[in-house]
Amino acid sequence: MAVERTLSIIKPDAVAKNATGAILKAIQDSGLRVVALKMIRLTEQQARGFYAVHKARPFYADLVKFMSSGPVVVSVLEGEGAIARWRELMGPTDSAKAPKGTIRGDFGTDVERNASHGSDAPETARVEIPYFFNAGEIQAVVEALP
Ligand code: 3AN
Repeated sequence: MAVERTLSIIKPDAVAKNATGAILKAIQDSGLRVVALKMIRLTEQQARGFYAVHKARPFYADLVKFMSSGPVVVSVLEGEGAIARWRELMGPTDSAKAPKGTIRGDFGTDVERNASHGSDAPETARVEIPYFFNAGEIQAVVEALP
């Protein structure tokens, strides 16, 4: 399987719950590598742009408001099949239906406040990663110290 990169967002609800460390630990325990990481607060304009694909949906305005309501932790995850692996670890979109042991099941509340985001395909990751990170902010993985 190919080595992929995917964008992860720990959403404002999970950051507010002080769950950032627990979620990053789950990511690392799964074998995915964090190759870029920062905490930011999205402006409404940034949130609107990020979710532009959903702009015709009835939940768009609320989603933009929620995503810009507090800090988020954005990261780039790398590994074989990283896109599908991160989505599996997150669980289904609706936290109310997500099993315990998934990020959304353990740390989210409902379909909007669902703790985390992950790119859904390689084409999406190719757009979402540079939305937050320039090339110099993504680190090459060091497998072992010399
Ligand atoms: P996923 O993030 O699992 O790929 P999408 O792409 O269907 O899910 O939705 C993007 C984001 O929009 C979700 N993470 C969620 O926060 C929000 N969302 C999706 N459906 C709803 C809904 N019915 N009501 C409120 N927010 C929603």
